[in-house]
Amino acid sequence: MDYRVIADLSPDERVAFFERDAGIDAARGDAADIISRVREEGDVALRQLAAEFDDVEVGNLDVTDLAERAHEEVDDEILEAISTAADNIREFHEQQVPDDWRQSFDGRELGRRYRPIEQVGVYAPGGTAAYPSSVLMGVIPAKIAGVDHVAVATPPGDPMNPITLAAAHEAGADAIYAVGGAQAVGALAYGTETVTAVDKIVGPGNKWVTAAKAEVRGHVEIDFLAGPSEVLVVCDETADPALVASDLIAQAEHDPNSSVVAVTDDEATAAAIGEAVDAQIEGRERSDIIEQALATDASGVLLARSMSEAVLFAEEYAAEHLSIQADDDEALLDRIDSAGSVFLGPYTPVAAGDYASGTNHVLPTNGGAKRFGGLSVDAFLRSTTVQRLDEESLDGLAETITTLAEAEGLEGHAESVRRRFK
Ligand code: HSO
Ligand code: ZN
Repeated sequence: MDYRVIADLSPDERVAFFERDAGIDAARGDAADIISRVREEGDVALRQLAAEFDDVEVGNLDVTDLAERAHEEVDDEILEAISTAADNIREFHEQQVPDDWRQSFDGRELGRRYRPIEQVGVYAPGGTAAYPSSVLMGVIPAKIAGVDHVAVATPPGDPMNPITLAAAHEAGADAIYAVGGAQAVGALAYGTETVTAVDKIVGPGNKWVTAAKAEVRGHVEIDFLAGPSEVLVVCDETADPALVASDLIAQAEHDPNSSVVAVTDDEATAAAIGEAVDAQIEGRERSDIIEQALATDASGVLLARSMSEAVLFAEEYAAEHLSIQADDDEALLDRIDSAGSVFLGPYTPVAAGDYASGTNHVLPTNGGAKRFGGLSVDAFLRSTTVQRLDEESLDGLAETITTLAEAEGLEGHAESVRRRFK
């Protein structure tokens, strides 16, 4: 593939990189229809939709019982990998648990405490690629936060994907449902005869799943709207073009709408990455999807006039995954605030974070990294503030409170303070 020069991009071409459209808005109408069907007909709708969309006649919608057996039957090699990944994910996420605290500010004892959300649903994609790794990324932080009921919803199969079930078992899921797509989100949000309604739904999904999350937001909490995977590699002449190409291709194989970009200030490197991409695609099993993703307006190899221009592009792009393969990577990172997850150096492929290094792979896409971070233990906690004032500190504040209360015309508030000193 040929590289393009950033300075020569037309305004429309620039916008295509920064406003990556994963088709989520366009899917909202369909998602809303499906959710209504689930609300009206419950399990019956779930079975009909499974036949329609997944081509599966579902037996039990609740497949929790199958997980333990799947765990015993899956190859040792895979179990070992699931357990290593799970250990590393646990280790990293345990660091995120906040402590409750109280502190005295001149007689005002103030504090914060954290409690887990009670019921959570984790969506794990099936379809063209099943994602047991996403089960680990959703269930493990929820369990570390102390969530009592963590349900996994994943598309039905005949049979169910045993690796997804084994991962759910390893992660400690409390319930597993054979329900996929927008209907899974509808069922988790509103409940059916079989599916228990939850307080919060997390996890990645295709555009219908994501559109459904947008529809139920407000009735339940959601993590955020995550679109197809994306990666931005910022690299200089020290980068190995073949490695950069392999990182682009890896994320491109997720979805025809994935966005993958390399940006460099070195012309030879830009040309070499383009050639390496072309050379590597042929050998890939999912070359069809990869080619489609590379052909979107939000993908490509870009040549910047300087690393400063590359950094500005990266900041504006706010990538889900930012890989920096350059001599002074830390200095470049210092200048970039917006990225979901950052990968530094030649031995840190994005795939490491996708599976097993320990960080979470449920991350903001489509520029969301300008506004929020990826999935973490905090997502499963709610905080409460706590306070106790002593007589002296209330006395010291009384004037301030009553003045503001009266300024707002809320005399009863003022009185509730004065009364304490009568
Ligand atoms: N790159 C995806 C996560 C994933 N990769 C799952 C492989 N399996 C979104 O961060
Ligand atoms: Zn991935």
